[in-house]
Amino acid sequence: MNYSSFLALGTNIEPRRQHLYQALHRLRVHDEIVILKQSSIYQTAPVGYTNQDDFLNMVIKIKTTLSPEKLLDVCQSIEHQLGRKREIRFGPRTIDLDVLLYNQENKKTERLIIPHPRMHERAFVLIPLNEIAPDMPLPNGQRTVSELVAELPDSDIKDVRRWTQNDLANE
Ligand code: PH2
Ligand code: MG
Ligand code: MG
Repeated sequence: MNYSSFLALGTNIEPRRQHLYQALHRLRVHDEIVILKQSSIYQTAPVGYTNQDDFLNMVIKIKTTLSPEKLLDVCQSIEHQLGRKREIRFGPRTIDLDVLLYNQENKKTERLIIPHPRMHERAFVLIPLNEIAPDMPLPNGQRTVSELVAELPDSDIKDVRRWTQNDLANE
């Protein structure tokens, strides 16, 4: 398993926690993917298209032998298996699996841009990522994850809060 990558998971259609766990399970049983680290789950206010329910988001670190394109294929096939329908851009989804980073590379093809082009400004990505890789520099710009988090506006930070056992009991 020579390559390391970070993936972002997001869902805002119930049962949200189950969608996350099913996606994690499918990644875990894949022959060419090992999950190395996983963040907590966060409850986050919707960004971009705001007229939709809150998301659960998390970030994981994996190692893999898959190329970035093959990894994207796996992510899209899991999205499809979990009933993802592509309707509104940035709109509600059962599961969204985004390739954030791949082996500290910069890469741009028709299907894939790495690092993920909006990750640097998204609190719902940076805050979970900061939990598992605070000192990692991002390939373009070389600023670390914790530096980027420090630059987030307070209004964005307050929209991202750690999902707790209490939330679980109230589901
Ligand atoms: N994903 C989007 C658009 N907006 N907002 C939150 N809070 N979490 C997401 O995962 C998310 C979003 C497009 O992928
Ligand atoms: Mg996506
Ligand atoms: Mg996304």
